[in-house]
Amino acid sequence: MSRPEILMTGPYPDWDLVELEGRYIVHKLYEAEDSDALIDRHAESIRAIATRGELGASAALIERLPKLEVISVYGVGYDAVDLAACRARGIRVTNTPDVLTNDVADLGIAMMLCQSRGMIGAETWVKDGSWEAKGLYPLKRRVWGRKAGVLGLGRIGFEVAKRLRGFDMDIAYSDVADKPYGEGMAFIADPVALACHADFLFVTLAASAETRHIVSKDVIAALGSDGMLINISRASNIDEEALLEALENGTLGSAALDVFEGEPKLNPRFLKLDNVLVQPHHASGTVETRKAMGKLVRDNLAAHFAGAALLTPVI
Ligand code: 8YV
Repeated sequence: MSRPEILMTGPYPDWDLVELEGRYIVHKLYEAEDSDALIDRHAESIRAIATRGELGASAALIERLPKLEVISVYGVGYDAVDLAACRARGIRVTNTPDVLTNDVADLGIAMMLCQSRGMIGAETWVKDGSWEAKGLYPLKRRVWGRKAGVLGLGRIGFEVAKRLRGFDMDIAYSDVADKPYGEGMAFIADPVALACHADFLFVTLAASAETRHIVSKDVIAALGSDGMLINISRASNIDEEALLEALENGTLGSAALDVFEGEPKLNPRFLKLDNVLVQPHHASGTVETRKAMGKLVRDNLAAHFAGAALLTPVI
């Protein structure tokens, strides 16, 4: 039997590519000089898309693939996949939840510590000779014992909160409803009130049209000149223009961000700021987790083509 044909929207590590190419005829959109021509050439035979969280699959792409049956997302977030277009055609969608939760939470905590203790500047202080020439590094702010807010107590938010407990922090969270597993944390429904409570506000909710700019100008103002915003979710959850303004004029203390509008080409205003820690969307970027994510993508595709139940279906 001929191998099913799949379209890859972005690169995966070699260890995944080798496996995928062993099972499928793989068309690499990201390598095509003329992506439209590639799609036109194979539109009638592509049955699956293997995509990445930030790339997803647009309604326009889905429409051009009449034989498309399944979209497998390498990532937990499927906000960039047009689910309405998939539902209308009965196209299945899978993602990679759970396997990345702990690594994403770890990076969120690392970003808080790194930024609050000024570790990037401290390294420069040593390497550029400032320590020897100027003396002691300026004092930074403590993390332990302070107040944290977790916006979105899903799998990742829960793991962030679990880690924050180790720092004896006073933790509150916000979500659509009070969570039974939110024990020991205050439930504060309103994001502005949550930001008022918090010194460190973690954004850990799944992005959707409803959560767009949930971290609004008012939330940022409530976090205040001593507060830190940490985003390990999606850029769309934050009003980025309001964030930049607040960072520039100091009405927000600082930010630690793994995600950006238009990434990887971020707004150059971020690059001029001293009070922001920028990371290249790599919260799930460990060898162990990326191997597990790749396997889950492949297992979902294999299940689909074997007519078996999908392991981690979105729809
Ligand atoms: C990945 C992600 O970096 O899980 C997600 O939704 O955005 C990240 O884990 C990304 O999907 C890999 O391309």
